[in-house]
Amino acid sequence: VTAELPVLYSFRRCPYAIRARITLAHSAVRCTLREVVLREKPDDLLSLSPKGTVPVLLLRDGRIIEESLDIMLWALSQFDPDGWLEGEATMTHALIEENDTSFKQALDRYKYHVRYPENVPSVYRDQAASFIARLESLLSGNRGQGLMASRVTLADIEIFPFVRQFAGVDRVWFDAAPYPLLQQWLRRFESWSGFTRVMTKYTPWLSDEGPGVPFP
Ligand SMILES: N[C@@H](CCC(=O)N[C@@H](CS)C(=O)NCC(=O)O)C(=O)O
Repeated sequence: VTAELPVLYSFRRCPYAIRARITLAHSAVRCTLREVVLREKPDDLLSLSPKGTVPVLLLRDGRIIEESLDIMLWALSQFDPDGWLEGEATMTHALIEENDTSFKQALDRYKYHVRYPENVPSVYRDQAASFIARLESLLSGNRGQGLMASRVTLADIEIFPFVRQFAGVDRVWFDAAPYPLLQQWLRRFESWSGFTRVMTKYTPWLSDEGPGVPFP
């Protein structure tokens, strides 16, 4: 049975894999999940997708989706029960683009500041915080409910795993920073079952270990 399902190569803590898993589960797409150990990527994954990042989704017709955003869009094209795709696409795309490029880069330097000793961590935090301030102001236009509308849409799901990482570097600092709407927004997502149900511990998959585990 599992061989007939799409196969998702994933890594539990990866923010890109998290947003893909949330969306697949939300769209009620059943898959076989293979938890990848990034230091020991299975040959099966590398032969499907030589760039070697997760998530990767292998569809039953043999198509391979190698970008988390494309996995999300594919899942929502199957079933979009809460209209996450509805709304202003151009602005959503620009915001997602900024999240995935400049914000992600500043976030990595802040989170892994030991590897970037040219500056003290607060320099990287300040670089990342300009995007954070922008998210706060977007939320304030929508009564705190969502970035692009007064409800959750694609942009929120796409971006919150990265804000979670940013907050996690120094939670005391984040919780005291002047972003009250973003703090509430993050807390709502952190306790949301749509998130917690995709964060269970997954046993690493090794090529000879059978098909993987059913997801969700
Ligand atoms: N643009 C890709 C980025 C995915 C990505 O960078 N994933 C990280 C894990 S969070 C990864 O697989 N890195 C490869 C490695 O660490 O070897 C996407 O959106 O799917």
